[in-house]
Amino acid sequence: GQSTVLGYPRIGVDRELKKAVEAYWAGTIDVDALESTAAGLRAQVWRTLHDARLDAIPSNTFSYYDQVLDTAVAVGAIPTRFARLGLPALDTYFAMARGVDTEPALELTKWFDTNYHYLVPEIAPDTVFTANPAKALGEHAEARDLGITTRPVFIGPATFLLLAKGDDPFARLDDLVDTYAAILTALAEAGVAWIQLDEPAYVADRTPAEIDALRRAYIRLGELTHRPRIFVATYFGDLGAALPALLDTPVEAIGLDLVAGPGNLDRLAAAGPLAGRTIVAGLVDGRNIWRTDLRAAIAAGATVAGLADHVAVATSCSLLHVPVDLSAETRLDPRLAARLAFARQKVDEVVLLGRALRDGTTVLPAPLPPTPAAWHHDSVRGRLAALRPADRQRGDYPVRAARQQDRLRLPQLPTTTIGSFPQTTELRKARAAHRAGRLDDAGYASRMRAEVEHVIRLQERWGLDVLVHGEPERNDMVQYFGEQLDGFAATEHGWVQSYGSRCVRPPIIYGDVARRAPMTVEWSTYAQSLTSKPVKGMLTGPVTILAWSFVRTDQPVADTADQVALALRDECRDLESAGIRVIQVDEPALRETLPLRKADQKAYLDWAVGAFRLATSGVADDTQIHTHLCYSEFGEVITAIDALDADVTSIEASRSKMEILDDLAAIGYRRGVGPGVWDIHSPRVPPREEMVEALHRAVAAVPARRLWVNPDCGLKTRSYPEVEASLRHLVAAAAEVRGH
Ligand code: THG
Ligand code: ZN
Repeated sequence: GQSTVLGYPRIGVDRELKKAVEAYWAGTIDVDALESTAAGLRAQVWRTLHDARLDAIPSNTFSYYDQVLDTAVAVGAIPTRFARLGLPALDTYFAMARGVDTEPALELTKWFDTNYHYLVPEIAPDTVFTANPAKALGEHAEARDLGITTRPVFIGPATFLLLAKGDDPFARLDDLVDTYAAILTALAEAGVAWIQLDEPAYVADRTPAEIDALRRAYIRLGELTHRPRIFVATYFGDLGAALPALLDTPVEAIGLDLVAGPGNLDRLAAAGPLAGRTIVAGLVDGRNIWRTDLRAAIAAGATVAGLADHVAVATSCSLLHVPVDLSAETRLDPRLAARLAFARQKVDEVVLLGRALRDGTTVLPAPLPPTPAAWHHDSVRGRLAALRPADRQRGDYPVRAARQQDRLRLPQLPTTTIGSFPQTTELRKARAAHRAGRLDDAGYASRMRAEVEHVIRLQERWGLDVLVHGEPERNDMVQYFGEQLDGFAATEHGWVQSYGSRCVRPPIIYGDVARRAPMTVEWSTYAQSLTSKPVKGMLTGPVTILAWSFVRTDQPVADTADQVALALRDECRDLESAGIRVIQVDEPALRETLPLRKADQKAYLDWAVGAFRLATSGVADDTQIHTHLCYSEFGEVITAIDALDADVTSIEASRSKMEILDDLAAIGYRRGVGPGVWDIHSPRVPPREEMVEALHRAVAAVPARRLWVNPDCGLKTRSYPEVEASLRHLVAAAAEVRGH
């Protein structure tokens, strides 16, 4: 079989792209310098793939910000509000990505069930699609000049519209397909032999009409007389009924994710004749960092080969979702490193699998030895085995609520923040100096304690009711816990793009999870010692820790979640014993990892809710548990939010105008809720009257005695002037509505 990858990381092994793009935004480099860095990174990727002897190499997978935005530009879907700014092309592009003073950016949202975020195209009834293949043509020519033939990649037309917002964007499919036809023709004229169109939206539940539209779109593109051969890539799950629909079309190749969508094999077997068609078998996991079980992959590849004329081997999805190169890691336990494959190593696996399927004589590396005994914790496994339903159950809410109020004596409409305070340049510098050994442990701790004291004093001065310590000691809300738990490994260079220039470094869960020592108690108790007001303990929940880590695949993810939950349960108890009366356990990723197909959602929500409850139900009735949810629309998981049984839920709501409260009211939610009244993702300081109005709307949906007043999310990315002004408005707004 031939070998290929669906995409490759574009940030560079040392995040060179992030640095160049941010320097361009800051005005410290010009457009030529930015473009030359970008061209260097593209050349590096193509040479890497070429030297690895990958048969088919993608292009147009580079992006200055996001591949969905690139496709929007390629089809001319630039909203008028940006086009009329009259900026040069690249600055129009960045204006869409980041907004300008007068125009908010396109909305940013989760890319399927990953931690990548894309920009949501805005399609208006009067959007005129026009073919703009310049970027794809340019990259194809650049690679050709290096002697490398590539296959340009775009988001496919059906997925593009299904991801877009506007007044029924999908109704514009015929128009859009005409524009894709023009792009295909232009590419063919430039000598492009193959193109890849990504249609991952079809691994989610789709209506028969949407599937039929997919069929019609690819029949239309397939019937073009002058076009490249078409590879339709799907990933992140089972293609289901959309597979026979694609097989009804003349497209030459269809990609199936055989890692996240094992059901694809049965579908393929049931599909009937595949003559003349290439099936691109996604056998190497593009989303996790474990080495592939090559023997199992060859067996699956052979099954596909028995069904189709031509089989190609590929990654299950773009390698965008894994770090660039394992060989950059120097501090990993060699026994762990031996089990890992990052993007660069996965390319080698794909090449090897392609060869093995072609000639059958390839010598495979020896299978891995069993995992070291030291990675197993019998005590954790014993605790897991002994869990009973009562371990996930707190006392009755009304009783809890009364005891908590006796102890906390909070006013009506209590005010609080979500946890983090601004991460100032000085804080970042102190953390970097500590990491580099230029600031010793004692110096670092005293710097952080000074920051905690500062943040407590500010909150007292501004009149907040439940305080936070501000989290100056934390880098990332998952990385921080990963560094302190057994069973987790941190990487040095394992950056993965999250959105635009922003990256995260997910920890790797490789063994049984156990807490070596309390993780947050010192910080929280220090903060509490400075004030008589309650200080919230701050933890990241088990579902989010898993969602933002690379997880083991040798045991059910539900078991790993429960192991993390047990560590957090112990942390909650220690916080409680140390006098912390309110503990917030954040689950911003609860919605993110919701399975794409309805049929799989209940099982996920069962273990996810179960793990959260395991983490939080070890405390007494009079300890108040909060949770915080953000980054998503939560309508779909509203009953799961109720089932978390947190005493108070703070939730992103300011942009959706408090609609979430109606959703909660509709299902009979009766515990505390703090709908965000300040959109912290924007630098704008909301006036007091606006928050008062939001609170009046909230009080109409939720009795005042259950309502909390807080921002949408943590304040890490905001500046102090914005925070002071906004929090003063927030406290004043609560006081005003209380007085009514
Ligand atoms: N942590 C993790 N995943 C996340 C978030 C997070 N996914 C969803 C959301 N939050 C994504 N948002 C961000 C916001 C900021 C940054 C990354 C993801 C960010 N990263 C720094 C950068 O790229 O410069 C690097 C941070 C670091 O030094 O560790 O600013 O909060 N896991
Ligand atoms: Zn948040």
